[in-house]
Amino acid sequence: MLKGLAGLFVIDDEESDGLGLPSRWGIDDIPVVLQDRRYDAAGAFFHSFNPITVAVGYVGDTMLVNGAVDPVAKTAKGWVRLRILNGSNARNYRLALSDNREFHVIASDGGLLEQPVTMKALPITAGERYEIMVDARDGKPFDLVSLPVLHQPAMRLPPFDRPLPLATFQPDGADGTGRMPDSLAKIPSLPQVLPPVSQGLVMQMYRDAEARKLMTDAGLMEMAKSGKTDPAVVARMVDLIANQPAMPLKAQLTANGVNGKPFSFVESGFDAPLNTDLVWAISEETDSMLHPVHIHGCQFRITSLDRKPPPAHMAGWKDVAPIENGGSAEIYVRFPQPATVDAPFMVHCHNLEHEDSGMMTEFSVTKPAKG
Ligand SMILES: [Cu+2]
Repeated sequence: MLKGLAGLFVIDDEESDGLGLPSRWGIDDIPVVLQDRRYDAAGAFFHSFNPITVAVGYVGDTMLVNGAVDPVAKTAKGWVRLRILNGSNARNYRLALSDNREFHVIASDGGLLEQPVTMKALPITAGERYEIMVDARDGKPFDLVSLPVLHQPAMRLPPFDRPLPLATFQPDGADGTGRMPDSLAKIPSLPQVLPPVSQGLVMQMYRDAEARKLMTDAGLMEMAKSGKTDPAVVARMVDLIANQPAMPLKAQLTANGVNGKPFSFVESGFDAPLNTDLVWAISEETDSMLHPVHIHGCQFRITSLDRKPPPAHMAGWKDVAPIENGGSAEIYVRFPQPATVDAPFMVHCHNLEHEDSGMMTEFSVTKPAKG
């Protein structure tokens, strides 16, 4: 992703086409791909797997939206639909609009929600997708803004220590034709009684203490607690991010893991039964870092997040379940496609530096034996 492009697959069907949602690409239906980047002295994208990176992930200092810095979109004057992908390596955002106006979440990773969910700030972690509707019938311009995130001190380094405008929208075109429906899609209700947990997925970090010590010594934890940006601390952190030597490959590939081991190209993982309703439990060990856990081969439903029902905008079809701050999630999932041991599915943290340093495991999906 760092060397190439990030893009969207846009999947429509009769159900979504029949709702009258804004659907004129680039006019009132706008893709928004969010990525943070850091440049090296030669102007190339900087990347290094050093002790800070394998712990907190990529920390950029420049925002790209659809590959551009501070882009402006001229849109219809009306309802505007933003199809948002967090295509960042590791960064999470809290998206808001510059004039603090409300917006309405209409879809998550795997499709439309049942009803629009009205929000003023939307957390989105790496790999997650949300569609939002903005009422721009008044024609007033607005910015999409990222508010500072909670719990992740390294992700609050400037310019992310204050509300940061990401892109500007100028709804001064012709009147929009899209509408905002009251109800969106039928989503099956969850069963009253869920099956017992059949698979646990524990995200693990084996070298986070080392990174925490470096960041504590640099003054980052104190700065995060105070809520005030200190240029001396920022300079020390930037030095750690940009100038710490890269780890040897073997150390990098074994810095993180799932269920007791880093990802292995030779050992196989576990098996899941085909076409069977399952509950999986996702948790983190001791690190309290953010892990947007992504599972291939399925769309699932989050049944609990930190032992509570998920917020409404996360109650639809998902393929990323974010946990952080010692939290956990349970998901209700069914795998409709088989996968062999030789061509397995993956489950991985969508913080790509976690994934690329071992936080990934593989699984096959096979027809259960009759019993
Ligand atoms: Cu992670």
